[in-house]
Amino acid sequence: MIWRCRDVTFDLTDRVLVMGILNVTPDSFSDGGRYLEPSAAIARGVELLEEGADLLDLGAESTRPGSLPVPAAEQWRRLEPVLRGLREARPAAALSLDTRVADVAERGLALGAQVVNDVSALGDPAMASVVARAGAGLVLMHMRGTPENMQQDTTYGDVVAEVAMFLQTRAAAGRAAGVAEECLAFDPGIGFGKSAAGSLELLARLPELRALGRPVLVGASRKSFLARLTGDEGPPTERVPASLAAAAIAAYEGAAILRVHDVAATVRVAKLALAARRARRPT
Ligand code: HH2
Repeated sequence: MIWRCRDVTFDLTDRVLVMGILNVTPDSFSDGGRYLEPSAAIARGVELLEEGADLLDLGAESTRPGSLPVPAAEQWRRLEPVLRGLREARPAAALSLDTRVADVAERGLALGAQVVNDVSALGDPAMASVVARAGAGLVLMHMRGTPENMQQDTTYGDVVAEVAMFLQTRAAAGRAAGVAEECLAFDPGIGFGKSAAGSLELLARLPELRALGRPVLVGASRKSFLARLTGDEGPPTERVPASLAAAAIAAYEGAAILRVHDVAATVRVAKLALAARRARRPT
């Protein structure tokens, strides 16, 4: 399966990509405040690439539960120097923009980013045409409500069926606005309006989402549902072992892209999971 992202085309038939998280924010739940200085963010981006990240996901807005939107001008103020710096330091690196705002996406694409990672799945009516014009990759993620209110109601009849239906509807809207099929990727939105059981079920039933025919991205890294299942009560770094297990399950069950904080370890996990996937008897 091909994922086309402007000048970069990933063949994901037999490959798992590791997407390194780089949050240029004061308040992200795990790395908030660490990379707000452009020089620190650029150095972290280079480090993630050296650890083996296939692409970097740059975010300037936390979307943790309860968070409020960050205005476009502020997002761009945070992102621009980091994008420019990374382009200069690592011209060949594939870069993704984690934003729900079409204006921010358009500016980032103009500086050469390859992917728009939209956790609102085209909530901004201008987003699809911005992505289509650039021929960029587009990650459509399922979220119920907004980050501010998404954990208020986490009950579903069939969480996988509801997520699949939502993703297909948003993909159709993207296609109608000119986004090429080969540019689309799907994400169940682990922790975005989900209970711990719901997030776990989405992981365990990933083949049903893979069957939709587009690469599936999974972002479970250091999220609180892991702590609810393991009993870890400390800071998000305590969730690293559980994150690696979640990455292994996701990759084994067919995820094509793993969005993670801990790149070096996940690269190894992905290799093993992919080898196990290959060794499986066809069902
Ligand atoms: N999770 C977060 C942010 N962006 N994008 C996709 N496609 N999938 C995800 O699961 C996802 C995402 C939240 O994690 P993080 O960026 O570490 O934290 P914060 O939102 O607090 O910045």
